[in-house]
Amino acid sequence: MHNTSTSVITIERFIMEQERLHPEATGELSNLLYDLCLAAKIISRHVRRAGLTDILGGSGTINVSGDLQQKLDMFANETVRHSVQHTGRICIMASEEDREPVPVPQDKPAGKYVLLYDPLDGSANIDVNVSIGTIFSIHKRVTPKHGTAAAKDCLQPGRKQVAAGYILYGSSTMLVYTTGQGVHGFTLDPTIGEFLLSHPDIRTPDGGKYYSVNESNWNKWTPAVQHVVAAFKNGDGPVQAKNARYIGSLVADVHRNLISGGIFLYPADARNPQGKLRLLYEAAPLALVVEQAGGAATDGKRPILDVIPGELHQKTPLVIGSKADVAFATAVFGAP
Ligand code: P6P
Repeated sequence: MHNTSTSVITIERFIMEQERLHPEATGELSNLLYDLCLAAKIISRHVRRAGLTDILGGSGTINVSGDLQQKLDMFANETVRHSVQHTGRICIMASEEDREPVPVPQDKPAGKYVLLYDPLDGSANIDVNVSIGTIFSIHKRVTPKHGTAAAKDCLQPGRKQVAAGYILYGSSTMLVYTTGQGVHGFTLDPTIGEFLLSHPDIRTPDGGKYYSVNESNWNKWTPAVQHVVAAFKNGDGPVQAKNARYIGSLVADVHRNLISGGIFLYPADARNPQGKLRLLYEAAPLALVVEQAGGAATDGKRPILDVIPGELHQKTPLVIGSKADVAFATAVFGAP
């Protein structure tokens, strides 16, 4: 999977070469992706040093999900915002950490793109040095060009995304993204401050060796969910028994299964009847990446990318990963 060619390709060069494939491209999307790369490098530098500076721990504030906001959450949120908000590439942005979307003010340059993001997912893991991630989703605006952008620009189905991806702050920092032309992974070389192409054209195995789910929720699940998880645990018919791997950090769990094959599930349960994870800036961008890599993602009934959002912080059940595993689970969930 690793880049075997001797040439070193930076993400900037890769994006430029991808842009050349589209003569109609204006470069705005490329520049927005560069802006996100810069934000990723800055966040990575702070994540790598979080134990050494006064940036760990709670900030004392609560986000819209009711989560205690960690200082690094807030830092990541502001870093992404400052990297893109007045560059003229976007017209509105929305974050897990902010109750409302933030349109670009009338006196600032506004572009044709919409950015939705989870600045630092898995933040409960920050203080214990477990992998965390940033997730981003990019749409084109749908409101008239010269007006102020609105929530309607954010509430689009995942199928409409023009780009999506994530940054994983793991044993190394990786940026994985798609613009609909396959999925490509870049590893940050901190000695030169560049993301280098390390995983060109990622393809996820059809059936995977891992299943990832929080089994402490067993008694809150429906019998169908219990049946599916038992099948992954013990094997059942076409499904081979799998190894359990659950980090509790969405980006890390989804990335491992993307590369090695497997399925991640966060189903609805008695405590989270709509599921726990967020549609617009968690499930939908990850679903685009995984589908582009040959996998699948559903809410247990239909493709995540086809779900029409009703509100910004809408939750959804999520079943994502290797195509055969997702098909098995979705068939059981959808069975009468
Ligand atoms: P649980 C982290 O808080 C997160 O939002 C995702 O990163 C992760 O997949 C999920 O919640 C873990 O939730 O209920 O298993 O702790």
